[in-house]
Amino acid sequence: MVVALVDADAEGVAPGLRRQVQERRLRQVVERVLGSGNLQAERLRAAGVQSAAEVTLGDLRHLPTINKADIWDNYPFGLQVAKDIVCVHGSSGTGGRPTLIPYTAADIEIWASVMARALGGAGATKSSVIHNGYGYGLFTGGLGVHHGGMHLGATVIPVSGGMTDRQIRLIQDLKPDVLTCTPSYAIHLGEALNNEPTSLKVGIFGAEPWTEEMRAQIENLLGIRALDIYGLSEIIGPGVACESLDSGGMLNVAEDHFFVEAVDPDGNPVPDGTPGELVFTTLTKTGMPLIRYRTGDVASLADPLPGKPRTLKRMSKLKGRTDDMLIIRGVNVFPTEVEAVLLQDERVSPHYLVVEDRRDPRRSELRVAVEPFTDSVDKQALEHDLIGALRERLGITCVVKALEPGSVPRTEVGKARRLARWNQGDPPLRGL
Ligand code: DLL
Repeated sequence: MVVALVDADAEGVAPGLRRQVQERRLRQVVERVLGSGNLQAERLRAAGVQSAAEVTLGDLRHLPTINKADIWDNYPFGLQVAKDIVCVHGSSGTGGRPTLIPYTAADIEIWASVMARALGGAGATKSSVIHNGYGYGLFTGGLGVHHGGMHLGATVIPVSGGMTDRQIRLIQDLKPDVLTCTPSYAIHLGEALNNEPTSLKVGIFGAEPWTEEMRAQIENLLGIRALDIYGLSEIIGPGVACESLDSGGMLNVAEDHFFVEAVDPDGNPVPDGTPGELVFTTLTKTGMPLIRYRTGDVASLADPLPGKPRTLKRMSKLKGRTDDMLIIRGVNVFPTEVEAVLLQDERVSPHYLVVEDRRDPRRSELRVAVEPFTDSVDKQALEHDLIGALRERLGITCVVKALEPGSVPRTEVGKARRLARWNQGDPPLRGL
C-alpha cells in the first residue's frame, strides 16, 4: 500500500538532499541558541562551540545534551529563546512545577505541518472528518491534532477526552473516518460501541505505551487500522514521529525538523536496530529550541523502507523509558510527585509504596499504599484526603490504601521500597 505525501518536498526528498537541509538548519539553531546566552548557550560555549559556522551534523554527537531536569531547573521560561511567544503547552513535572514549553507562531506552523503529514500518512485527506478525543489544554494531544487536521483542510471534531456516551453519539452522527485518542481510550470506546459498525477507517494513537496486542484488540473492536504516533511536549507534541499505512509498523520521524539520535547509557551512538535512548535536536523551532534533548524514551532506529514514497528515518515503537516516569492513562507521573503529596500529610509515615498497576494494559492504575504513623488515625478519612490531594497534584484519580503500621516492607537500611510494578499475579504488597 502506498499513501500519498502531504509534503513531498520534505517527506519524499532524497536523504542526501535532506541532510544538506538539516546541516543548514542545525547551524541556524545553534546560532539562535548561542545568541540567547541561556544555559544551553553556556554549555555549548563551555564545550568549545564559539560560532555556529563551525558546527556540522557529524559533530553533533560531541555536543552537550540537555534534559527534563534542566527544563525544570529553569522553570518557567529560562530556556526560552525567541520573544514572540503565542502560546504555552506542557506536561506534568516535579516539585509542583510542570514542564512548560513556549511556542512562537512559526513553531505552531511547524507543528501543524508535521501533524498534517502524520494524518496524511494514515490516509486522511481534506475530505476527512477527524474525531479528536485527545484532551485539549496544556497537554499537547488535543491541540496538536487540531492544528494538523485544520492544516490538512480536514474537519476536526474537538471532542477532547471523556463523556463516552456523547463521543459515541458524535461518531454515529458525524461519521468520522479518523479517530485520534490514547490507545487505552480507543479500547474503552470500542467496548462501549459494543460491535456497532461505524464509519471509522483508521486511528492514530499515542501519548502512552501500548503493545502489539493492544493494537490487535483495537483493530478488532473498532474494525479500523490502528497506527502509532509519538511525540513529547519538549520537542513539539504529537507528530515528532508517526506510523503511516505503508511504514512497516515503524514510525516515520519528521527528521527535517527533529534530528534524531539513539544513544547508550553513556551517551554513545548505538547502531540502527539496537535500542537506545532517543535524543532530539529541534532544527527549526524558535520559541524554545533544544539541542540534543535526552528524552528518556528508548527505541531503535532504522532507514526508510526501500521503494516507498517516504524517505525518512524510522523509529520502532517505544520499548521503555530510562527513568522511572510512569504513564498512567496518558498522564506522566513521577514517583517523587506522589511522595511530595504523601509527605505533606502529617498522618502519613515515610514508608509507602507507589505501584504502577498494568495488569490491564488498557487501563493502567496508580495504587498507593501508605502507613499511618499511629493506629489512632482514621484510615478511611486519610484515604479520602490523599485521593483528593493526589488528584489535585497529578490530575488523575489514584487508588489509595492505608495499611497497618509496619506493613510496607523495608530494605536492610530501613527504607521502604518506594516503587513497584504490578503486571500480573499477586499484588506486590498484601492488602493493596
Ligand atoms: O504525550 C504528546 C503526544 C500526544 C504524543 C498525543 C502522541 C499523541 P507529553 O505529555 O509531553 O507529550 O508526554 C511525552 O509520553 O516522552 C513518551 O514517554 C510518552 N509517549 C508519547 N507518545 C508515545 C507513544 C505527549 N506513541 C511522553 N508510545 C514521551 C509510548 C509515548 N509512549
